[in-house]
Amino acid sequence: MRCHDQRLVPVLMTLSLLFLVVMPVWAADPEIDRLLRSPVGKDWVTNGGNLTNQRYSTLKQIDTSNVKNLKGAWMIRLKGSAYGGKYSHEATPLVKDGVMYVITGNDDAFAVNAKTGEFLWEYWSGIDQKINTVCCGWINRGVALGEGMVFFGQLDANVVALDAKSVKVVETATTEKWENGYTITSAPIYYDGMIYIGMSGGEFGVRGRVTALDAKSGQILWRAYTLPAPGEPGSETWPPGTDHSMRGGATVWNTPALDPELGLVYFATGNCGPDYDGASREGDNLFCASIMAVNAKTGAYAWHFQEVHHDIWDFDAASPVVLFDTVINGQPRKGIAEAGRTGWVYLLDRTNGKPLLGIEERPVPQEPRQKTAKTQPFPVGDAIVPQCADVLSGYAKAGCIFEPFWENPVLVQPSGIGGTNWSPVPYSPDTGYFYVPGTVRTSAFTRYDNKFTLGKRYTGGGQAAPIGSPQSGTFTAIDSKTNKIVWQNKQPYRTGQGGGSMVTAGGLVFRGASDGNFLALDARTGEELWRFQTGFGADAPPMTYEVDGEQYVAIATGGNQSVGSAFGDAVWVFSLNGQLRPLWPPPPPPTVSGPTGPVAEGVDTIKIGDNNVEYSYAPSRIRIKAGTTVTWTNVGDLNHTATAMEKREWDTGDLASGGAKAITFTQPGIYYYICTPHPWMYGQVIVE
Ligand SMILES: [Cu+2]
Repeated sequence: MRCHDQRLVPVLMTLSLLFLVVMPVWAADPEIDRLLRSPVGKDWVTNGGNLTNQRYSTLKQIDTSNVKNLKGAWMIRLKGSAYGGKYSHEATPLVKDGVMYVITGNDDAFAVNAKTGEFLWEYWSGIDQKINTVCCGWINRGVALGEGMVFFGQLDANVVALDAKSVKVVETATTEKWENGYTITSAPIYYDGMIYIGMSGGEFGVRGRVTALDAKSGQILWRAYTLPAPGEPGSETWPPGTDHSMRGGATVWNTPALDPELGLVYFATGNCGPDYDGASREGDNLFCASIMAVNAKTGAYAWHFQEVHHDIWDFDAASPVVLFDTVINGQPRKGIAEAGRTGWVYLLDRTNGKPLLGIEERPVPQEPRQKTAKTQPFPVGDAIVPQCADVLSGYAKAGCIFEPFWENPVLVQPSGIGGTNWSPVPYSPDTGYFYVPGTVRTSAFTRYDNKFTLGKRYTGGGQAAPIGSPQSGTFTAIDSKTNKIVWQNKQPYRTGQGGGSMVTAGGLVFRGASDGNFLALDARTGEELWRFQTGFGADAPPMTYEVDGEQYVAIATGGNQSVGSAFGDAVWVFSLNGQLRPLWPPPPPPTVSGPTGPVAEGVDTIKIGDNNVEYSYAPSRIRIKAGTTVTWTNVGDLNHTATAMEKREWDTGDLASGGAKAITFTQPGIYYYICTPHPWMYGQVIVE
């Protein structure tokens, strides 16, 4: 166990004569560090391509003229890993020196020959299937490479290092306890001997942070908390004399970026906790829903920009930050961008966190009981999704972005499941455009009382899309010089929560879709140039690489449970010399909210999480006679509920795996319900 800085001492002593020669290139892994600092070419060695998270590759063998000839070069199934409705595949494969590294939602990792798809090694995590503090699907967003190791976080909050050649576990670092609500879903970055990784768990009353570890020893070097302890800078934005901030969320769901010249690590933070209840946390609540910069060596605060003050809408900044260089009014500027769930892209100067183009504080509607912030930031430019909800019958109020609510449901668009969620935003230096995925979805928000208990959900309310309300998506090119829409493709399915993308010097944007299609678009115009049916929900971000002079494009297609796309365990790789043809289309995800499937007549027992579909009621719709007692039994792995929508007139309460609860329906009517922790699970009881 040694700390990063101490490592320099023996090196400097023994190599003192060589100091001036060695020092500028001395690093634990100079080759990886060089690749991380360079434009992406043959290899793709970190989740976002390189330290900028631009997901831009200089490869251009495949271009707008020949992409129509692209076919499958190889496809493999990851041996049933994470195959099922509990999991989502959100990881970008990495490739170095002809070897591909890919990880699944069960934290199982695989190395395969990137040219042939032949398995080289496999790591089965054996992770506890009863971990019940995962908020939104079993996910691992990717691995990092360095010093001959493969690094990743697990849902049990451990960080694991494998030997890249032999799969041997080199080290396991315990960063927290999942029992206390802490999990890891984000991909780490490696740079200069250190691992940087964000912690998830914003729905469980945790204190968000990015942790830096020594890559060789696994020793924790620092934790950069995203919430101030009482008395620390930022604590003045929480109620004085309380410790609310210590369980206020602001978790980090995605991969940081790093600027080696400025010596800063950048990341975005999630919602405030409790999510929907602002009553107990008067103030702006720093550093929830923010973009932050900290010193890469020490974790010391550098700057922040808060996208949403006093968040009560689950408006995480969940998509990875993107570093880019630009020229504004003739001046070269170092930029950073983040696409929020608000539907806006936030463009800042990454040296100081100040807006690049202007972000205006404007007055917003108020709800004194929620202690709403007086103003919110409105960026110059266009939003990528509509920002007002349509009026729907049965709802007293429909509002635009930042519309507050209390105990009666209020419709708001974008919702906390709208705009850009975890999906990354590629940036092309050729076009100067960001490619921004978006979800169009309205939620009915409600607030209720919620006491904090360690390791239990702590959200203080809920949001669910009204029964029958439409949901769709957008895929938008945003000009980095104006923050305005250049082109926009409407999508039939929600896009910001799946449908990852990347962009190349061949003038192509590659984009997965929840209906299983993998698409290539003209990066300048958005015109679709190619599509290929992969047979599984194509919701993970793609990447590209080169082996033996041939360019390949890869995407893992394993579906996404929160979008409702078809699950799977495949990795598809494409090239101009490929021979494989498309598969049959899988069932598409829903485009309307609510329970689906036939109405089961006279059935009074409902299984939750049955048949490998964790987030479901089976049957989801039943018809019974008044006076019937209905029993819900949880046969899945995770905790679920059956809770009357919005007003919670009836509720099974938390059902652990194996738990059951009976409820008697005496009055005729149509009763809709959801699972409180997973509000995209719907059920219906028709009582006659
Ligand atoms: Cu559930």
